[in-house]
Amino acid sequence: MTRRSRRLLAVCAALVAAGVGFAVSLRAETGYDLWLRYPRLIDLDQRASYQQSATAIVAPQRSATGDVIAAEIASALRGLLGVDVPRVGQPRSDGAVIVGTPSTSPLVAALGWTDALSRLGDEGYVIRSTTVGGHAATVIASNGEAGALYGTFHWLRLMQMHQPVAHLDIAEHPRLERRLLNHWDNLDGSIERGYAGRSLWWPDRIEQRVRDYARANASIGINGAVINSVNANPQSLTAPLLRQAADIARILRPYRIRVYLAANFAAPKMIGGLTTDDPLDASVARWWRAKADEIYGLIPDFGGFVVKANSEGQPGPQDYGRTHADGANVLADAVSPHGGIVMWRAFVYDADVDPDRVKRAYTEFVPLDGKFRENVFAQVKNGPLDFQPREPFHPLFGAMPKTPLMAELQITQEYLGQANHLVYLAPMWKEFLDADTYAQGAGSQVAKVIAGQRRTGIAGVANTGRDINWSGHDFAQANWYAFGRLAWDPALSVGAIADEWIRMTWGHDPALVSTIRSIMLDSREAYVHYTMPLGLHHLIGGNHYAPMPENTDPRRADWSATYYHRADASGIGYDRTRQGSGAVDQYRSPLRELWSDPATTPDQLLLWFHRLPWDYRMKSGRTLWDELVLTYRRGADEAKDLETRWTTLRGQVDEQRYQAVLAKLRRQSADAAAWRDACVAYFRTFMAKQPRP
Ligand code: GCV
Repeated sequence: MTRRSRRLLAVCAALVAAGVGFAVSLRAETGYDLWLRYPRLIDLDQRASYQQSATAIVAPQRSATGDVIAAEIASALRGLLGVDVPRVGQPRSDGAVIVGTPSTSPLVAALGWTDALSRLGDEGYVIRSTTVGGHAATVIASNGEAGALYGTFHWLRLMQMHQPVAHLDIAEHPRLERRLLNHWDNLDGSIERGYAGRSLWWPDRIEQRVRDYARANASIGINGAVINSVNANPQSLTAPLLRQAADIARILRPYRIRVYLAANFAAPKMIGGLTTDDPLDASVARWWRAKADEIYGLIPDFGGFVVKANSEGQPGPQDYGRTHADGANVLADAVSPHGGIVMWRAFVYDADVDPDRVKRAYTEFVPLDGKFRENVFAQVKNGPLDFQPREPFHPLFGAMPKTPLMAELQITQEYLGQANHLVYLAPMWKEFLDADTYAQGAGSQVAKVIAGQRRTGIAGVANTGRDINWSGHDFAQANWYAFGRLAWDPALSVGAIADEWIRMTWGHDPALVSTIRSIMLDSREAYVHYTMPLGLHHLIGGNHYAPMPENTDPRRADWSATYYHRADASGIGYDRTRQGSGAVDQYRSPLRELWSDPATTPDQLLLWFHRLPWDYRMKSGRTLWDELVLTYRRGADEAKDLETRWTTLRGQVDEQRYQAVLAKLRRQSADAAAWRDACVAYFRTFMAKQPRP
């Protein structure tokens, strides 16, 4: 062996001994650690500099959240730096990280930051490099324990992102108060529209898993979880199940996550032995009040109820000739003395209300504005149909000024390839949040509307389950991450969120980051191209996955693909102009005018709002048919290209996750080709019969 190769070997051995190097960074990973992997830093200078800023942890004693904070910092530093940093009561040298609130930490109280901290609220925080007792220190301070926890994760994220931490002066606060995950988990452990294994907590739970779920949520600022499906089993409000809910709440509490429950409106009759569920009946009101008291006795920080009523077969106040407001208010009065809220879903589409499904919720809910109790949110999906890959924003946003609206997004990819397709959803959510409602004139974006209400919140239908990687697809984790980050601050850019997630989840090499970023940022539009070109929507059957444009559901017209695309020899698309269903009139000017005219409707929503002949001349100069075919082809090509781009990363990410993602991308490109072929062949049968001049 030459001297040179001996030296090289010695260097490699030293690196491996220090826990550094390719062998370590590319160890097989299951995805369980999400974006909280804390891999050892390779750059020794950087490690040394972080070590100087993290010599000791001073976190609140006698506080469950303080313990969580101290444990997270210790495990992150063990991972990133390879050192065991002690938890101490007082900083005795430079470099302590001091975390707390004026009431949990005398050190924080002594800093005199109380006014600044109260302005940021209990969930806001400052992170400042300063001097405490004559020693250089980093202080993470908040008015509340939640803020201290969120500040801790922010500080750790800086190191995970390889940012400097020696001279910090950061102030942050969330823009929306309630940032919830809605779990559509059934009590038997199955999950409605869940693609990542069974429920994390029904019928039983692995405590460590639930704790790791809570850690992940806390790291992105999620502060509530509805733990059962909105298609609610009334049993979830019985004593044994409430005790289970209380046990879940016990695990989540240190992470500042409140438990909420979905309530079945017929519970008074179904489990309470009453003869009615009429919300205006005094015995029903009494039952809900007693039930709320019982719940708060078990879960003092219980958040409240979400209710799906008179929707898709669920019971509701209309069964008694009462309104949605009557229904919401009886529950609202029950939780109000305890500070609870009710999220009353506006996902209603009773066929008697209007022939066009997308008009029904607006038609029913707008007249109820001002009739709900103060502690009621109307929970409204981002679009007026049902979580399609692209929809115009729901016209209820900006149309109910007296009622707080909680935006509902879907993280689980029910209509977006489930856990098989890589689709980064942040661009879709951002499109929604940035959409101008014109409610108060130009500049009334959805994000501004929801953040400007007297109560604010956003909910995401969770994509978590017991699969080892939590979300089924390694990239579906990014959607969980992005939901939390956008809920915290809807102004964050989708690229910046992607960069954070990629660097914490996959690695820092610039080529790796830019390849994965490009895959993520292109993925949603690719998916739209191969499943809903030019605004066509709902071309599926019951599994909401595979193409089924011919689907005519005998149970309901509006569960059919044919109801939406309306293709025949004369053309394709749903006419929602004033000559058609008039759905455009649920939007304000200038949107209603712009979307009434195909020439001023964006191509992306063309067939959502218009029914047009096959030879309609598009802005591109092509006929509608040619544009449609081209878009399907483009989508399928783009899906293939996502796979090709991923293959350039072989050897740059761990083989286990590389292969898992590759297998999914292969399936995705095959599925995309199937979408293209099935839809083009189906629509061609009509186009070929179009009347020729
Ligand atoms: C929970 C869609 C889904 C249903 C879901 C419903 C809802 O229709 O397919 O599974 O039910 O939305 O949001 O209530």
